[in-house]
Amino acid sequence: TSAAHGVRTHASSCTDSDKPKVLITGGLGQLGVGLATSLRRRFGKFNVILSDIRKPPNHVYKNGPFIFSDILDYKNLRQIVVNNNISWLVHYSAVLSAVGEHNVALAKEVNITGFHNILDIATEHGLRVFVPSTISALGPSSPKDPTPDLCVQRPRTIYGVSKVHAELMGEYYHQRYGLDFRCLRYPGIISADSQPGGGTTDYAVQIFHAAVKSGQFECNLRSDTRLPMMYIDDCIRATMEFLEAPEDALVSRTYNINAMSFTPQDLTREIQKVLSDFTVTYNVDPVRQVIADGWPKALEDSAARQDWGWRHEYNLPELVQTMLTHITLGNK
Ligand code: AKB
Repeated sequence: TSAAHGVRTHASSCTDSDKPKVLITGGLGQLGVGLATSLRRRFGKFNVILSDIRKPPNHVYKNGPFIFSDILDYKNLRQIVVNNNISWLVHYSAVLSAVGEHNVALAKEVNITGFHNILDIATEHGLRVFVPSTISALGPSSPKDPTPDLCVQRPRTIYGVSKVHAELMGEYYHQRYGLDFRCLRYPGIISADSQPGGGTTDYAVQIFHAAVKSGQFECNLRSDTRLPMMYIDDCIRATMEFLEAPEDALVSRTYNINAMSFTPQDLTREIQKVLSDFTVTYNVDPVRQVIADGWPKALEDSAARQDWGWRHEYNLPELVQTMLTHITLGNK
């Protein structure tokens, strides 16, 4: 078994010819490097290619292949898939919720046009394609506590609209062309050594760094805003296990996954159990607050648990202990 991000791997080891060649787009976001590390432990360093349009820090080059790939450039993407014999594509490029509201044109381009390129390339080359959806694919008229897999989806952000589009297009391509499309609805993801960029749940990452560094934090969501959240190790393990699930186990192509739910106030109290002098003030960002108010409070994930064995390991106390330990050690 592999220790990377707590990933449990199947007892039977893959032979070389079984091993997928994986391309990860948007590899320098919050999740790419962590997923690449886990996939490389399982399938080998050179079978996982991380890509983005920016130059990464040196350690990223040292850990395995990194290349330039622009999902808006169809030819570039196709060339990468062909030249590297790619069989699985993990599509992490996206403009997140808060940034998307400030730049709708960019979000539309990256999240919708870019995704069309991914779908076409994946269909053309018979790839397994994983695309995360999130709590953003739900909206104010969706049932909220908990939100089932199948329900009304009328999100009010361009990011959310693009995620519903991705869920529907992926499922359509699966049923129409047999594309091996796989999609998980992620909660807000919390990680110690990678930063989210421009989301609504970002406060739940930033608060830990502030608690360790300065002992105070200004929160941009109201203190009672309850949202579904997940520690990165659970998210990466879910993604690995779902990617490896046999096709006949998948009753559906889009699944909710859930771990814990908390408000900024709950999180503050839990951090104060370790850092008793920690203080939080509130300066609400109206754009983020409206977005958060329309999102689920919890996701109903019994189908994921039943069909392919999903279970989370981190609840709020373990999350807080682990985050504070990682950040404190990382700062030394
Ligand atoms: C965001 O806040 O935009 C993301 C998400 C929940 O999809 N973290």
